Amino acid sequence: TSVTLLGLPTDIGASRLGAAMGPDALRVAQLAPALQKLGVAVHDLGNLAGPANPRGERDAQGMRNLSEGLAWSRIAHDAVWQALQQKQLPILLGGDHTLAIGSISAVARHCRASGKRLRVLWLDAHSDCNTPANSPSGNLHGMPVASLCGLGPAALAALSGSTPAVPASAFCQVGLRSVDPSEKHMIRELGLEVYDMRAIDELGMREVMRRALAGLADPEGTDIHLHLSFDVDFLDPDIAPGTGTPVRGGPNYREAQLCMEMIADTGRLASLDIVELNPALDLHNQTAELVVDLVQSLFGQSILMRPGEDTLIQ
Ligand code: DIR
Ligand code: MN
Ligand code: MN
Ligand code: MN
Repeated sequence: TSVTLLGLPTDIGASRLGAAMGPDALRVAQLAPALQKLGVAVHDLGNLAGPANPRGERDAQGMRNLSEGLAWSRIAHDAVWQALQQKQLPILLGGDHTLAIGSISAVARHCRASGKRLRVLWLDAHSDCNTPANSPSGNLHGMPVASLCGLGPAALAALSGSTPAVPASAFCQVGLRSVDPSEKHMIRELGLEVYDMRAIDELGMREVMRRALAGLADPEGTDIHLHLSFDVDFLDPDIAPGTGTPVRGGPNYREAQLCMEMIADTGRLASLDIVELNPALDLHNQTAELVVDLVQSLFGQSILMRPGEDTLIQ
């Protein structure tokens, strides 16, 4: 595997400042060496430049910082598209979750061009399917799923070159525990596949992930491109306090590890967003260090040797 790290330092889509420092916190936590230890080749393109956060008010359509959100989404789109063209596995280091509009638009474009089927796994405390009209905050980081499904401003929805960028049926969301009333309707309307925290309580993380990843590891699944959009607030705030909108009652350390290990086992992970890490709210960079640990599991680190593994890594 060969990955490209893309730093996208922005917090234009969030209420709280600080997610713009996410890429550097992940570098401080040694993301690149952690991957290299596992035999992954790493190209770090550094932090890409984009507009500052004007901390704007809601516009007539109901959005804050739309023009900056669009600019950052384009930057994310272009960088992810280029990495995929070069047969790299792009890892977008956010930045807030608005950026997923750009990265997933590029992945959708790539899948169309290469005849692949797209599956988007969305790990998040939130559903992020608000539209400008019904969003309680006007924050773009609460709107990427709606946007990718063709709702909201055309400029954002059309980034992939085709609207909707992704059919709602391609998404699977895991870990939800803060869903706005408008989003509850939207989840039903779009028919989103969702495993909320109650599902994890009742079924366990293993069964939830078995369902979420169904078919991916099959021989008929070789044409599937799995994109993981990992919002750090998916994790329980007790283990991951460094994020802008923490919600109690999330997956614990073992559940998060199992989740990553099961994704790794499919062998289909082809692109990744790591978003909403806010080092200004963290304690000694522990959230970034936890994320690096989890990313190692995502790229094959396991407690014992894996089936078919013949040389010991690390
Ligand atoms: C809320 C919060 N649903 C909103 N969303 C967050 O503002 O739309 N997403 N925090 O990550
Ligand atoms: Mn979230
Ligand atoms: Mn999110
Ligand atoms: Mn480790």
